[in-house]
Amino acid sequence: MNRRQLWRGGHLVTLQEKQGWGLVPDGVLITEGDHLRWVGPLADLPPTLCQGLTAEHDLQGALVTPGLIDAHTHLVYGGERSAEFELRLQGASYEDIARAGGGIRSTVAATRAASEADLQVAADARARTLMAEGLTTLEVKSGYGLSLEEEAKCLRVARRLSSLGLTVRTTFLGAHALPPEFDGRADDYVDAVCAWMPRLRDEGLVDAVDAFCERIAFSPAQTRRVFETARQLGLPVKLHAEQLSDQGGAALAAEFQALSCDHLEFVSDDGIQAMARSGTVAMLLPGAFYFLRETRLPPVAALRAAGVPMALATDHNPGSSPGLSLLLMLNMACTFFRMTPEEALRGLTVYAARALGLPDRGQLVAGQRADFCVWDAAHPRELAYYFGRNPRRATVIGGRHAG
Ligand code: DI6
Ligand code: FE
Repeated sequence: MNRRQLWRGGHLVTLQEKQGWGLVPDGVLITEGDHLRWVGPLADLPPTLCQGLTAEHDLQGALVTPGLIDAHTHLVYGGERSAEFELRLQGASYEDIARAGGGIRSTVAATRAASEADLQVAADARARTLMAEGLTTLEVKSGYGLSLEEEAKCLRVARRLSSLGLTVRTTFLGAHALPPEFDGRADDYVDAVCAWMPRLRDEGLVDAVDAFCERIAFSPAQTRRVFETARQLGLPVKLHAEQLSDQGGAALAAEFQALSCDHLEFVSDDGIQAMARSGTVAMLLPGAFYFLRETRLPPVAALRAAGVPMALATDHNPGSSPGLSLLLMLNMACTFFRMTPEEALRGLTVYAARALGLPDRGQLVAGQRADFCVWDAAHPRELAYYFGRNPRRATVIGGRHAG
């Protein structure tokens, strides 16, 4: 049976138009099963929709936004890297540490040494922390296993996070770093990554394919080979592009109609224009910018002027962004990147959904999924204004209370 529920008395933030909050002060949501059947002001509610209700909820004037979407995380890994944090505070750079065999490689060793069950416990706890601030959809990348078996292990752990009630999308990031057994043989490793891809896809573990295109990772030519294999398999791509240097990764990704290009501190004007033409989302990651103490800002004004949609995410990972707060990302996107509070919230909803290829969520409009958050706030800009304060009252995922 399709449960039809009425949620009244909400101050709705629909984000339904291209611009503006889309506020509906005395708003009603009608959910049917896991979808929104009707959204609008109480005064316009068609009486026929109130027939056959299975439940009614009074939101008591609370703010209601679309559920938050973290569309870029590396949530499944073993160990932690606080010692590396100390080294960086003493002056070592992220790239120095990576070149000396630390960095991602140390997390690969810890992840390989961890059992699937232990990785699950740690990943579940991280996902629950994100859910405490309104997470309803989560993307998780592999990239700390770097062998067929170990990547599959991490992707299975990620997929099982859906048992928490979330929608989970998994991204194969085999081309994250060169594992030690392939030292000096990066092209051979890229061959291996391409060979694993059909297996992982056939096991239902891959929704998209990502790569780290960087001086300390994979070249544009190697990235292109990964993307060509993904295209043959019908898998969408995304890219860690222009985080530490301009490699032309954004233009390459746009050529493959990438869902998103992520980081982008060093993206060129040509890269921005290519993204605009291909409809690729710019995924900005203030947590990594902050934690690596970067000084080069992503070119938000140029992205805005070119009409490139901007999304935000935590980039949660143990090396460059160990944060687990979506609300802090809203705040930092405004303070560091000069995004408006409205752009920032769109970045965690509408455009985060687009970066995952999920057109059925991110706004409060009829037909979309009934994923929404209820907040103790009078205006949505407050979500970006406070930091270290969590005003979430409730989350509804697919029409069901999720805490
Ligand atoms: N860019 C990042 O910021 C993370 N991965 C990537 O490709 C960092 C991953 C790590 O340091 O463990
Ligand atoms: Fe990342």
